[in-house]
Amino acid sequence: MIRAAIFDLDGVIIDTAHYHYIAWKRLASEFAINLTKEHNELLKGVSRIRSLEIILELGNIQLSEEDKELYANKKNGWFVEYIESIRPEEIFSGVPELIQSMRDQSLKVALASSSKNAPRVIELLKIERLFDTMVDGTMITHTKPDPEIFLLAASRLGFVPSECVVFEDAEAGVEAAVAAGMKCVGVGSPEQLGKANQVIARTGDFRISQLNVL
Ligand code: B16
Ligand code: MG
Repeated sequence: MIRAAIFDLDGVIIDTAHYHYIAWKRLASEFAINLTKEHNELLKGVSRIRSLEIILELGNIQLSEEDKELYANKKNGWFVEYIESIRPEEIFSGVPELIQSMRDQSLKVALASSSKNAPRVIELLKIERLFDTMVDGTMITHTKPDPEIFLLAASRLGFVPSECVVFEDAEAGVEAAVAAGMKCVGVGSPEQLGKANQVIARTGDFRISQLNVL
């Protein structure tokens, strides 16, 4: 019996991946690396430092841990600037309605985002009231595909993993949900998210009647 829903942020509620992409592309150009949208897929759901490492691997570039920290901070400065323009209209269509319908049926709802900037994004979208709890990148040691973030969200809601369903758009996130022992709805393409129990094209396509047949 599903009693709680856990939502990823980037790619499930809003396309912040676009803002991550333009900030990483700007940084990559400093290393003469042409970061493409295909490369950007590899960065979804993984931590800031891991994202930088993936980009550096593309250019066969080695940096000290100190320099990695410096460049990751530089990218984050741009990202933080870019997201200030986020407006509530950017939230994916049908998402507030889906979450509200879950709440109306007494399900508890959590946000679980690897992003350390998730609280600011949620504030800009003006949707704090939709979540019973929020877990972000500042609260965890291991990022997806490690299950830590989803297990923390479930324990904060007071449910065991088998009572939770995760909505995820990244392969690393689907793997994390499966490793946590939770049901998973993938948002995106079945080729990429094949390990999920069900894959839908857009979060707003999900119908609450599908919850207990996952
Ligand atoms: P930050 P999610 C993730 O958010 C993004 O998908 C990923 O691309 C990003 O590197 C990560 O957050 C960390 O973000 O640099 O803002 O802390 O999909 O877990 O909501
Ligand atoms: Mg995501």
